[in-house]
This record gives sequence, C-alpha cells and structure tokens, in this order.
Amino acid sequence: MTHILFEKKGNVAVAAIDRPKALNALNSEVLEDLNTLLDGIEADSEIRVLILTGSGEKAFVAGADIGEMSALTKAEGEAFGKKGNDVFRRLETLPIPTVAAVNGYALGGGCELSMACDIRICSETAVFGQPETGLGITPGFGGTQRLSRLVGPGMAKQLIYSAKNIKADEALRIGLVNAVYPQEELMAQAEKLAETIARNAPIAVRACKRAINEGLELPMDEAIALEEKLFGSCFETEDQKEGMTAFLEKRRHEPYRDR
Ligand code: DAK
Repeated sequence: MTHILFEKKGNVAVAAIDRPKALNALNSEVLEDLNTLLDGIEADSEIRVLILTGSGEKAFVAGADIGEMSALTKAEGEAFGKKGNDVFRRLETLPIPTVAAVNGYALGGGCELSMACDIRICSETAVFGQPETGLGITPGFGGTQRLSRLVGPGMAKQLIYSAKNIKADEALRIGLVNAVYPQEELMAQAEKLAETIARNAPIAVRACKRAINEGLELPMDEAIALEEKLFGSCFETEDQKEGMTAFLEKRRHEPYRDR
C-alpha cells in the first residue's frame, strides 16, 4: 500500500491514510489501498479492532480528490462513486469493530469515511462537513444516507444543504462523534478504547455489530428475531462457557480465544 501506514499492536490494527501533499484526499489509489487494507484485515484472525486515522496533524481526510474528480465524465463519475461506495460499504460491514480517530479535517469523502466506521472520536482540532453542494455535486460516498441515520434528517439536511463545516464541539453536541480529546491524546484514547473492545469475547462483539447494523435495516420484530439467533449462536462458543464459568467461580476469565 502506497498511501496507508499500517501497524499491528496486539489484537488492534492501526491504519493511517497517508497522502500528505493533498491532506490525505481520497484518489483512486487511496481507494484501492483501502481495499487492500481490508483484504489483509479480513485474512488476519488476530485483528479484533481496526482504528482508522489520518497521517499528520492537519487532516483525517480532506475529501475525495477534487483534482482527480474535476475532469470526470458522467460515466467516470459513476465509476469513481461506485469504487468509493463499494470500499466504504465493505468497511461498514467489516465483521470486526472499527474506530475512526479523526485528527483534523474530515470533509466530504473524509466525513463519509469516518461515518462508515462504527465509532468516531476526534481531536479538538477536528473539522467535519459535507461541502459538496458548494462544489456543484452531491455527497457521493454515502453521506446523504449515513449522516441522516447518525444525526437525524433535519440536522443532516442543514449540514448538507448549507455545505457549512462544524468544529469538534458541535460534532459532539449533535452526536456525530462520541468524544473529543486534545490532539496529543487522541491516538492513545483510540487505542485504549480499541483494547477494551478487543479484550471482550470477539465472537460476541462481532455478533453485536451484525445485530445492530443489520437490525437497524429491519422491522423491529425481525430485528429482535435476528438478535435472538445471534444470542443463541454464542452458546456454541468456548468464550461463552469460559465467561460464565469464570463469573460463577468468582474469578477473572481467561483471555478470550475467539472460539
Ligand atoms: N482534493 C485534492 N486536493 C486537496 C483536497 C481535496 N479534497 N483538499 C486539500 N487538497 C490539497 C490542496 O489543493 C493543497 O495542495 P497544494 O496547493 O499544496 O498542491 C494541499 O492539499 C493543502 O491544502 P490547502 O493549501 O488548501 O490547505 P489549507 O489549510 O489552506 O485548507 C482545507 C485546508 C481542508 C480547508 C482546504 O484544503 C479545503 O477546503 N479542501 C477541500 C475540502 C473539500 O471541499 N472537500 C470535499 C471534497 S468533495 C462522488 C464521489 C465522491 C464525492 C462526491 C461524489 N461520486 C462520483 C458520486 C465526494 C466529494 C468530496 O469529498
């Protein structure tokens, strides 16, 4: 991968989009690298949580690459949109939890990339926005859909129609991010959160992700039935047996083994 820095720390993977000359903007190469990253993560059963961030201090991702997009034809625009949407959807449905550690500008495709992650935390310097209508386009990587689901249609419409950016405190207030930290603490906090998640039973955590993501798309009766099925499947795991036995024996459970 040319534009992604990758590091594995125990069961946690940290990936940083690294294209400093364009504030980590997403061009076709970065989208291909993201796909390669997800191939590697899916193939590595040790990885239980993925943290996604931007390299440098200024930007998470400053959007899709405007230079590359500016000359697209209608057909090429659709192909570029599909490439991005496919990889963002793949990220969103990755079996393991994902945390976006937003360390600066998260505009357009950058905001959309953070919204394809399960959890967003950010630095005090973070700036979010969907500036597309100011550029003569609509959000193209799922922004109209994911922002409405995260912050509600009224707030999403205001942000998208006005193309106005918001700072970290406002992102926290509207529920776009879960927490704001000083820049120098952001990655440590992201890793702390990821390690906390990684210590819990991985099969159960993955089942929770499926239940929430897929359940939100279903009518309540079907969503509850999905939860029941996933709950039941946990009773075939060694981690459930160890977790409950340890509780009853008043001891700490052994590290979960993903079985
Ligand atoms: N694309 C390409 N280059 C970018 C960029 C971007 N999105 N953002 C920044 N850069 C480049 C700048 O051109 C500059 O390059 P040089 O001039 O040094 O060569 C370098 O990064 C540093 O940026 P600035 O000099 O502008 O830095 P400032 O601190 O002054 O400003 C800024 C930072 C983030 C406020 C500013 O760079 C900015 O406004 N950037 C653009 C933000 C933006 O509008 N992003 C949204 C892009 S639209 C679709 C698929 C996808 C999308 C839409 C449709 N389909 C095909 C369906 C998604 C659209 C978007 O994401």
